[in-house]
Amino acid sequence: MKTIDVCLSPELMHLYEVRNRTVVAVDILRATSCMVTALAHGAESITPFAQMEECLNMKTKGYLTSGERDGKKVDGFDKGNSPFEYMGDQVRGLKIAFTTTNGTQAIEKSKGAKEVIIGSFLNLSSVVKYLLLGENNVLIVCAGWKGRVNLEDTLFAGAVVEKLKDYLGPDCDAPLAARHLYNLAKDNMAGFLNDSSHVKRLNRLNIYRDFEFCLSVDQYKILPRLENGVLVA
Ligand code: 3SL
Repeated sequence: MKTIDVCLSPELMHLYEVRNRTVVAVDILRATSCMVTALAHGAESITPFAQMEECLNMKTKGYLTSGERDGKKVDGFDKGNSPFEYMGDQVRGLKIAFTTTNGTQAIEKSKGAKEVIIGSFLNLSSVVKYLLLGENNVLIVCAGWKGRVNLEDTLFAGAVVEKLKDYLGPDCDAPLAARHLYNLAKDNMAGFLNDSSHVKRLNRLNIYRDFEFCLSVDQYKILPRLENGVLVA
């Protein structure tokens, strides 16, 4: 039986051997939700960067630059980190350079994996189907917040573990914990997350609608994957 594990923070990545695994990088609020949205709306590619300067430099190469630190759009960047900035014709056919506080850091730390795909509630079923049919053991890497664990990424991990429980065995206790949490929360995820640290942070920035959208399941069918450091649908 294939296995599934959950890395609750990128700071714990050193504990996992990823060379032979499929890694699912996830930052529900909001980086990976934005990436899925942008690629679903026709963006040609997204190049993730850990460093802001490197990302901003891509402007000179014709890229749209997207950047956020502590939830706020960074000066000089074309776009911030709201999924609503990546809909309709706003990004169609464009190459995007993207840097965020946690999401792109988690992707950076996952680069040694056999393959890296991007997960969010917006493309949950596509992720589940792909992992089910794939040959590799799985590691879900939660972006968390500055090295700390967060609830929303853990809930997503739990949703995946729950849906694959008859096919992929847990590698340790983190997938079990995530699954139990998800089962507690699944009937009212927004309510369950109301007191969570990042929801409070987003509320202070007046972006509640991003939160609601990022929790909506299966808006899109795409599955972004990292190819030579670039995310494509
Ligand atoms: O940390 C990240 O990658 C962001 O998604 C955080 S925020 O939602 O833009 O604050």
